[in-house]
Amino acid sequence: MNDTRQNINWFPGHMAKAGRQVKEQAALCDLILEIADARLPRSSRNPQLKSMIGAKPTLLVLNKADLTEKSERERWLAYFRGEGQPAVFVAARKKQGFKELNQFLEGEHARLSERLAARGRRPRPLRVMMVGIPNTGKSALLNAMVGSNKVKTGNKPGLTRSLQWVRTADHLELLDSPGILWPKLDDQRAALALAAVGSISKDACPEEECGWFLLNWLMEHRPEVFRERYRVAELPEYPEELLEAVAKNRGMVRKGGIREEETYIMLLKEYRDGKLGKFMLELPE
Ligand SMILES: Nc1nc2c(ncn2[C@@H]2O[C@H](COP(=O)(O)OP(=O)(O)OP(=O)(O)O)[C@@H](O)[C@H]2O)c(=O)[nH]1
Ligand SMILES: [Mg+2]
Repeated sequence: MNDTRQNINWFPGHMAKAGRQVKEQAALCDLILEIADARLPRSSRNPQLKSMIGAKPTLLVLNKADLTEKSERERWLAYFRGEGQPAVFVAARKKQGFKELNQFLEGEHARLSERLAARGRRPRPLRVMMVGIPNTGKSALLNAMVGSNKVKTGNKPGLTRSLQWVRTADHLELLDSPGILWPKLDDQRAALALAAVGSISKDACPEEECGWFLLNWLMEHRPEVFRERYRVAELPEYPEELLEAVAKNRGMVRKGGIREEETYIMLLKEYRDGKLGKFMLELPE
């Protein structure tokens, strides 16, 4: 991924604008829900978030937990406890992990009510902003928390384009916001992993690049996937041969070779849909 592409596509104008709006709105909120991808608990967090939201209380919400394994989630929870960072794993689609999430919100609302009462003021709803990088499920989580489809969601990074307040029945006001990356993605490995989970668009990182990353990652960490899903009897020595075997299993061949791009697109889609199994792409150090 070269510099030109980074400048053109990682960080389009609307993200810079959204960043400024998030900063403005953060001042009016009581709590920030930082929505990250459960498969990338480190790399899917925006390092610039702190400078946008200041010292607001933040709950790290690792969404899409349905694509991960319990033992790996527990390792990360222990890690975040050690860091003093409140964190929960949820699956917005299945409403998993909502008990812990709601407990946290209720606690924050009770604290707010006490603060207001101490100043002789009437209680009001807790104002909560959902922030995070693209495609982590901010809008889906908002809808699941509200219990109806108030905001648009979709399998494409950069879907939400403006900030939108939604009020729930139980003392909450939720603010959806557009996914925001940061201008310089220096860590090449993290950038490719973000593209693999679908947080960076294919214009910024083509499928051949993040598909190649995913193929190599799987070969090293989850080689059994190729036997189980693509009937590759014996793992070849080189990833090029492995790609060929996968393509052949799916009939993605043409005269004189394989249909490479199509094979990568298929591999990425099956991975993103959880068909290759439940696993994270990174663990705590
Ligand atoms: N497997 C799984 N997929 C989910 C979950 N929550 C959301 N998704 C999917 O993730 C994709 C992105 O969801 P959105 O809610 O649009 O994500 P977003 O963070 O609002 O994205 P932007 O608005 O582009 O920043 C959609 O295809 C959702 O169906 C979940 O808990 N598990
Ligand atoms: Mg959205």
